[in-house]
Amino acid sequence: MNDLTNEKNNNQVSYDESQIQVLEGLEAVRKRPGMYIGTTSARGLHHLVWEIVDNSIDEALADYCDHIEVTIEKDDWIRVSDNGRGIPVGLQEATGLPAVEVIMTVLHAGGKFGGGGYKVSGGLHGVGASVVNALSERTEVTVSREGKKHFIAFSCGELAEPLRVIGETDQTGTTIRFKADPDIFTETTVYEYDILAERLKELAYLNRGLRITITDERPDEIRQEVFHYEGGIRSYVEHLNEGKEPIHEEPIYVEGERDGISIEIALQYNSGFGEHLQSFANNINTHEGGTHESGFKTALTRVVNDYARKNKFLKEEEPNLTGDDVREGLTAIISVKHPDPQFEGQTKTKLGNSEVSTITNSLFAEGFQRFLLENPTTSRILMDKSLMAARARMAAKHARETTRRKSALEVSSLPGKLADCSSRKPAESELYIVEGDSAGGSAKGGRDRHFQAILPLRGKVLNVEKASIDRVLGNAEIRMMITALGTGIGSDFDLSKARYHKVIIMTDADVDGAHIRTLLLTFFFRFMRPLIEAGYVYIAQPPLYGIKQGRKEYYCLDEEELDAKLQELPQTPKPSVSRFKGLGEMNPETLWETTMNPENRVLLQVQLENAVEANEIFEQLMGDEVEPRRQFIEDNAANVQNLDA
Ligand code: 0RA
Repeated sequence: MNDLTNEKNNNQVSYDESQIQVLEGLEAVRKRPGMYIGTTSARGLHHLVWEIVDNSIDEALADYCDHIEVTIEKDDWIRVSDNGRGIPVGLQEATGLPAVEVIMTVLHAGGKFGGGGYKVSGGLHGVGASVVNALSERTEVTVSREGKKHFIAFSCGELAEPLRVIGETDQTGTTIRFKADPDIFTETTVYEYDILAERLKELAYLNRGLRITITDERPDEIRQEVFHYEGGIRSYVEHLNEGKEPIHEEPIYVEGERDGISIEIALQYNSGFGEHLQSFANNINTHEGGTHESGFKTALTRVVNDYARKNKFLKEEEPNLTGDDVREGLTAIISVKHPDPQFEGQTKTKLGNSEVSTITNSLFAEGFQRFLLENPTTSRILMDKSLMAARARMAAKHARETTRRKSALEVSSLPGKLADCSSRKPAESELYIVEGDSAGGSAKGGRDRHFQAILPLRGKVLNVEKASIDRVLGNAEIRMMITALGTGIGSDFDLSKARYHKVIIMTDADVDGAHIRTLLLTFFFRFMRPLIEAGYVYIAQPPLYGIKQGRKEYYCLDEEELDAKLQELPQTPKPSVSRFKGLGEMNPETLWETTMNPENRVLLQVQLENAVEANEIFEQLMGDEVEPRRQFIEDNAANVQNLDA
């Protein structure tokens, strides 16, 4: 009797516990959503989609799924369908509940079901479907499996309609529909097509053969794109080199597997001088690099040097080519899939697994060496490219040394055109980089000289994307910026030496201004990337229109704002509209009030956390093809938000 009671009690207790855990789990998510998805801003909202898509991708990685459909429905519901095995629906022994219910309601339950689970899984978004469920006002899951269609629904994470069979089917797969809870996502529950499309495209490139469809059902005219690349990351590299001039026909491709870790590398050189290396681990962009990147870089440098020596491209007395030399003009994608990836670094985007370095190094070296042996014509082109880079590097070093000697005599002089601020505290100091001397004049007249410095640039800024390093360093405007900022560039860059913690690009609100702004951003992106990463780079937004009505004056950023303001104002006295042709036309007081006064101004902070997008945009803008660049500048002349990830 005692035993029986005990047993009963035990069962009772453990059942209750698991129930309580479930409730506590998802309540915790609703109480502190930021802990689980980082933020409840637009970014957090989009994160919900990635949580769900990642599960389908995992199913594709395990080779059970080759098609994923993402749909933005009217009213911003999201629907994600895949043709994988379908989430298991059987009753789970421990809880007595259907597995799908547990997966949707228990934190971190995602991959632990179905015995062996997955070999490889996305690492960052691992919090799973239950978090999405918790943060959605309604979630519906349809599973096709074992001949039947099953349906279950939840409301704010809690079961609303228990699992039931709704029909028969000969297919398998999972469809998850959810509507983000506006009580949680108070900023917005509206999805941006481009954000979703961009990442889905990347995922399609990274998973060769996987077909991903995105459909936007919100507009009257439904929008749809299909991403499907039989070439995988080879196609990705070709895509990144669009608008550039590849110097050999096809991307070089190496793949291999060792100890359950698979590695894919595609690369193609172009005639430019930039280096575009992107690495991924389990489909996650490892912005901060890591062991896969270092293994690849070491192998690339070694193999090129070996080949160059053996084939007498390098003479005995000449020094080895450096890593930078062999990566000039390189576009490369590294993608590794690891059963247990360790993400490290400030933003958890650096692959830490030490064994990956050796494996990448030896697999890539082997494949690349074979390629060079089998393709002597391409090999010669690659050798010439690296040798040219080495020569330019030595010329640049020479140029730098001569300037250093000169500046040592001039006692670290700041550029003459810089109107510096009086403060010597970088944290409160701002540098305005403005276009042209007349705008510079207005800015100097209007500024608060205590903390605002002005550096006027003359004319067009050098397009660093198309210039060799010695030309970049020889350019007067660029040298002024480097000296004014005090940080140095490239591998010498030192953020702690920055003389200003706000670097504000202030250009005219027209197409030329947009172009100059892009050229400046390209320069920062290529040579002072940590400055952007630290959030020190901003874009000022001078108004394009002024309205005078009696004694009152209003300023509008763009035509849209102008129209809205004109609608709102009374008709008498008649408002008169003026269009500012440039910053130089604005009187200093107006420039201060609208664009420079911290109380009124709206600065856009440039963020490059999505370096892929930025790279693509820059490439599109700065590459050799004129048409996409013209188009982009027109599209975005008054809208740089696109550059902020
Ligand atoms: C757990 C186990 C199995 C599949 C899945 C989860 C699964 C989850 C999701 C989420 C979206 N799509 C999905 N597809 C599958 C394996 C079940 C089995 O062994 O058949």
